[in-house]
Amino acid sequence: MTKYFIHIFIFIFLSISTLFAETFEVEMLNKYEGQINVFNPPIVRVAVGDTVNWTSVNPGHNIAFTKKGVPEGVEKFKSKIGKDATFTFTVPGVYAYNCTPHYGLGMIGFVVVGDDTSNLEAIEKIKYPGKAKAIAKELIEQLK
Ligand SMILES: [Cu+2]
Repeated sequence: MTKYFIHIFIFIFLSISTLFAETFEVEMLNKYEGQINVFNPPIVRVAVGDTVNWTSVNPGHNIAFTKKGVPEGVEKFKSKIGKDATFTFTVPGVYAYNCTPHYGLGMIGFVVVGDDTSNLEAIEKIKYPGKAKAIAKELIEQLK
C-alpha cells in the first residue's frame, strides 16, 4: 500500500514540475544587428527542468556544448547542422555552447540553469578560438 502512495506522489510531483517547466527560444541566424553568425539571444537564464529550443532560422548552423563548458556530469550534446535542436536542462550551472562550423567566427551562447554560476571559472578558462574569444569575454562579464 505504501508503495502505491509513493507512486501516486511521484506521479503528482512529475506532473506539477512539467506544468511549471518553461520553454525558451533561441534563433540561429546568419545576421543580427550588424553581427554575422549569431545565437539570439546569446544568454538565456532558465530554471532546472526548463527546455531551450534552438530554431534553425537560417540553415548552416548547429549547437554543440563546448568542451569543459558544462557542469560536471553533463554529457556531450551536439545537434545536426541546419536542424532545430532542443535540450531540457536538469543539472544546474552554466552551459557554454557553440555552433560547430562558426565557432571561430564567434557563434557562441550561454545557458544559465537555476541561477548557478559555480562553474563560471572553468568556463572562463576555455581557449575560445578566433573571434569567439572577445565575444566570450563580453558575454561572461554579463554572467557575473
Ligand atoms: Cu553557425
